[in-house]
Amino acid sequence: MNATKPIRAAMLTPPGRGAVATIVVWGDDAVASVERWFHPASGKSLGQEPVRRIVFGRWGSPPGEQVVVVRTDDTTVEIHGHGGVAAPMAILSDLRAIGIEIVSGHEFQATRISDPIQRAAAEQLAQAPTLRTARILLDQYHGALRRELDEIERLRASGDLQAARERCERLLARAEIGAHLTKPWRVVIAGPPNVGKSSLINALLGYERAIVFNQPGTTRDVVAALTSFDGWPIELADTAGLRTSDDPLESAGIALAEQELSQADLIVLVLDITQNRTEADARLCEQYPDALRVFSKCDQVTQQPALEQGLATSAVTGSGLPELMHAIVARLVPHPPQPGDAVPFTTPIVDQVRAMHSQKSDRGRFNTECTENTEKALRKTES
Ligand SMILES: Nc1nc2c(ncn2[C@@H]2O[C@H](COP(=O)(O)OP(=O)(O)OP(=O)(O)O)[C@@H](O)[C@H]2O)c(=O)[nH]1
Ligand SMILES: [Mg+2]
Repeated sequence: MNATKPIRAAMLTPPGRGAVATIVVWGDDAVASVERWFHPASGKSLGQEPVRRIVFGRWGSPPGEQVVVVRTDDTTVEIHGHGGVAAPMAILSDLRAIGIEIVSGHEFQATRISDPIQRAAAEQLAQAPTLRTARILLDQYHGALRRELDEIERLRASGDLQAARERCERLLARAEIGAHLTKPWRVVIAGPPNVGKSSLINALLGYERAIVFNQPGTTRDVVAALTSFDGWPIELADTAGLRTSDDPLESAGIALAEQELSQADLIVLVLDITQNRTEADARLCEQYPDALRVFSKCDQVTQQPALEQGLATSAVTGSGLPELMHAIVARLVPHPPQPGDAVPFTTPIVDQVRAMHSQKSDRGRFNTECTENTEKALRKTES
């Protein structure tokens, strides 16, 4: 008698909010096991349906949760149900109750995809926050990065180290993009008190996230919100106005703001066009020379500032906001990858490309080490 493989189930969609959650069940008796809970509307057994036929039905005793189920091969079934936390957890708990082992999505991918780079791309793809980042990860899933790394290996093996180094450089130039395909860029809005930082963040987000008030010192905590500009995921953070203050609460807010600024991918420094420039403004500009400089409240003046001084914006009329979004993107992603370009999207891969670039690694070392490190990093993310 043949030994049957244990039946396992895993959630493929990331935890948290989402319209649809996907659970996969695989193993020799996967179809029969799913049928213990799944009642197809057609009344026809799942095993009789052709592979890849989408079957609508209910899960569990009446009235039952509405789900669609697909048999993707003879031993694998996907269950697509309502997203969120409670609904998929209930299905997993029902599966566990009939002896199915619940494992991570990574374990399922490991049974299907042998290349760790492709596997990492599949896993990040499930977490891609925008279509643009999903497209880039899909290119890596389809082998863009693997082909590039193989080509670098080939060049190194043939002794053409210069060409290999140039290709490494091209990859490393995209490392920042690769690091922000699932993790947003952090853009911090800073400036003196009452210049309109909170108004600006609300206008950029399109909703009232931060409190706006006509007195300086309104914002104390760091207020952050997720958005995307031109398909790039961005976390915008509003901060307390920067000034010397005797108020301990405000000073604590300013200390938090400074900490936030030290970790920002980009600082947007806001100055009020209706006010005369002060020494404090000049000090801020000196302190953050790389910041993107923006003038606020430009609806209040007739003469707009020269472009080289800063971008003219108004949170009230919305003027200058598209230009500001464009400027933020241009600073964060000056050279966006083209379709099909290789993008190194995990830290271990970037580290290995760096090592190859500095020619510290020996020939042939890349593939094994990269594989091991990628596996290690993935295990770390999971735990
Ligand atoms: N006319 C005009 N008023 C603005 C604009 N932006 C902000 N304001 C006003 O400026 C005042 C301060 O705005 P906030 O957005 O709270 O300023 P802030 O920089 O966040 O202030 P703090 O949190 O105290 O540092 C409010 O009265 C806003 O209505 C603008 O573009 N045009
Ligand atoms: Mg504020």
